[in-house]
Amino acid sequence: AVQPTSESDTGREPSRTGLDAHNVHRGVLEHVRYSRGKNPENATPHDQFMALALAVRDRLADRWVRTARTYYEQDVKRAYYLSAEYLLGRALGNNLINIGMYEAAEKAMREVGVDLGTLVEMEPDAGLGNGGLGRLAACFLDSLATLGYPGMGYGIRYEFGIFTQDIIDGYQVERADEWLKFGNPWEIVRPEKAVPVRFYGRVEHHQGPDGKSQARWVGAKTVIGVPYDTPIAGYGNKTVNTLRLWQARASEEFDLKLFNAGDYERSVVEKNDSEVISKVLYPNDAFQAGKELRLKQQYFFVACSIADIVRRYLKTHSDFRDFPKKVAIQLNDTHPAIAVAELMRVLVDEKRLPWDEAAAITQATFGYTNHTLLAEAMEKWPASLFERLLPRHLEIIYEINQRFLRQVQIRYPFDTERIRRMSLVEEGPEKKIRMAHLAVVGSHSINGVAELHTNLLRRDVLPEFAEMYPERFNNKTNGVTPRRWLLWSNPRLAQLITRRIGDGWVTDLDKLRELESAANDAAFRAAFAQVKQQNKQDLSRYLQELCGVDLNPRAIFDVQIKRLHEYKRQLLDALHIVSLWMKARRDPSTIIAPRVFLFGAKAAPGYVQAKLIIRLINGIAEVVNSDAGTTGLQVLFIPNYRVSLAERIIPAADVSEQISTAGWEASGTGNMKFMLNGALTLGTLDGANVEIRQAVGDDNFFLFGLTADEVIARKRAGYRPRDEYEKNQDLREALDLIASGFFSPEDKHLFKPLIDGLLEEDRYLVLADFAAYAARQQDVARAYKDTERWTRMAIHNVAQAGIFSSDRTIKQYAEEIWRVQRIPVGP
Ligand code: B1H
Repeated sequence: AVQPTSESDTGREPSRTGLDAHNVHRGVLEHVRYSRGKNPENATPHDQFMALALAVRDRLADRWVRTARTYYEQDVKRAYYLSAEYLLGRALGNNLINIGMYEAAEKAMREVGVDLGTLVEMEPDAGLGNGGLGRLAACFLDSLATLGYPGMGYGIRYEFGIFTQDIIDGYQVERADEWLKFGNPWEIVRPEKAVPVRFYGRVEHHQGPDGKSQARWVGAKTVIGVPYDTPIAGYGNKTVNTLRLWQARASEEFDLKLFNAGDYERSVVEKNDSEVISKVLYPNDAFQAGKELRLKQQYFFVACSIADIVRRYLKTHSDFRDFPKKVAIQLNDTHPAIAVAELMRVLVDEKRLPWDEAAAITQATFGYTNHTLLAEAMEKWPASLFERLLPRHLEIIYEINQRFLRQVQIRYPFDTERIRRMSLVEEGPEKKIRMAHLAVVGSHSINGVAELHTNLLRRDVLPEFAEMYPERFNNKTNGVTPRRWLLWSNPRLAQLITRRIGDGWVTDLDKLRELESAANDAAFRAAFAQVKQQNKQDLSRYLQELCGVDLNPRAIFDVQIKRLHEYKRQLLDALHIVSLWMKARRDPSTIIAPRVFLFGAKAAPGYVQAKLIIRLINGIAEVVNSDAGTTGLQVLFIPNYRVSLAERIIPAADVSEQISTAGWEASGTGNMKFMLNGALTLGTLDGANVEIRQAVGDDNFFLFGLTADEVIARKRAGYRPRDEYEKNQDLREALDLIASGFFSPEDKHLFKPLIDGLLEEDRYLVLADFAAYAARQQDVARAYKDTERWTRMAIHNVAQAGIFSSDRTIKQYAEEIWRVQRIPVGP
């Protein structure tokens, strides 16, 4: 056996990987030479980036090993987060900050004449997610490590993440995201931990040696899952947790069989078939595409992860009845819900546990987080597809369903309608498996992601489950990590805050409350306003280079950045801009304050209406910007919105647009990032906006629009959008101008589908909320004119942002769902 010789075994941080500038400098030079194979004078900026990243990874390595060993030796209960998405963004800056070597790295690079900021910019975003759901997973990893929880993320190593967005003639054009093209310095591949995963085949039932019936899944095709590990460093401690992402590889075994049969071509083609599984992230946010490959992705990473978790458990245990004492698994939406059937399969078929025991273990192990109420996002898979792809899992799901429905029947005799509604199987022309029902029945905890969302989940989406299992339902309001979303992205504000109240807020965000008194200090207010002004200037300079526009940094920066979806109502924002502009053209004095409207959004490539909205915003921008000189209005659609762009935009925002139709946005997390950076929210009573308003009070929040209940009532009463059009002249003018082809001279009817959609159905009540929105926008402009008051409001928002730290969220998951303990990693 290899003897442990690393210095970490002595309990000291090894001197080779010291965190001082001198040591980092040497580490970088070594990597330039020995990892990049170059003389320093020939190193490109990319070589320098890779060398620095590798030097940072070296400095994580000992802590990483020690963290794993600590968890193993203390045999702690671990929390496993199963997620199809991780929207990590860049890692270099975040890692430098979290392990406390940012200044050393800056100095080390300066000594070789390199600007650290330039290197940071070389790193491609890890965009393995669509939006909020994936970014939440990334914030959770940061909080788990920072709080010292034994937590691990499992997911898919997509070769292509969320697409790159170009804007060409105002239209979104997608390009493949080649984030791995130049190599990924953070990950370590572990082929020795590869896992075989089966698909297709059929099930045979035999009499087992124990006399009991035994299911055998035969004739399956095998794909190999290869794990790639990424270190997740905690802030200000020695914890380094793991994100384990699975890549699909063709199985040798399978290839050879064909190859020996002389069918080389087919063996290569089928190799391709299995390796496409981890090829690309499905780019739909809150929409189920229902593609076979997607179900394959889901089962692929779930099967690998469950096998890995069971393998780790069996290193130190043999009795599965203790499994839930050592393992908690959280399902990030229903994308990994097949894990319920997979753990049952492993326990019953492979480990030969009695069904009831396996079921009890499974339920005690899983928790399920729901992230959306949108009907079109609810995952339902055709039973026929399941039968072909995962025949044994379909049998298991039917068995779970039968036993579950029996319980329903006992509790509600003769209520056949209820049984039909609660069944895991939706009957109809095509039988479908309801993944949310599977997740609910297989979990001991079901949570929503904001108070309102959880209540609507209980009341409208899963009422009968909430009635039957009230104790399983709970709320965990989302949060964001203050390390990335303040300390890293907004260094000026972070410094100002630290000078005032110390740096304890970084790991205890409630401390921001101490800023409350600073709002009364004129000098602090001036400094705070100056930080915002400088951030706006920075962003303006950046956008000048990126887009060639000259924004007025003295204007109100009014920002809507999020996925493009009709329910998020970018159209409401756009209609209001048109209306403002028309009035300003007639009479410039109607403009209370100059304003820059910034948008950033990717539309799912197949979402036609959403793409047309992007085209409309660009059409409006072209017109409005042409006479910005007289109106003071500017509009910019920033291309390729992503995590690293959000880090630049949010610190510069004055107004945070959170204007979804009430009842539709489960939580939102961008809303929290803006608040934390001193922007004021203009929003509806939707998702976590409700809690933001509660935290800051009505005077510090620009509220408008129908409530979730009013939205339902309005529709029930027979909503007629055309009536809104008839009775509101501003609205009519704006719609008419768009309909006239004014913003699309090359095709006068281009936006007809948008106009018709609004006038004929207006599913998201854009017209119903228009007047209230426009009025509130006037209030925003007037409030902004009173700089002192505005700054007070902004400081107050920052001061109350503490509860929206993902540290708070993670503590609640750990204490109330997972029952895991914090384990310090020393020394
Ligand atoms: C959210 C999704 C989502 N909810 C399906 N649902 C996907 C659904 O690829 N798919 O199939 C991808 C994503 N994403 C978001 O989750 C909510 O809309 C936000 O309101 C919420 O803040 C976020 C995190 O909880």
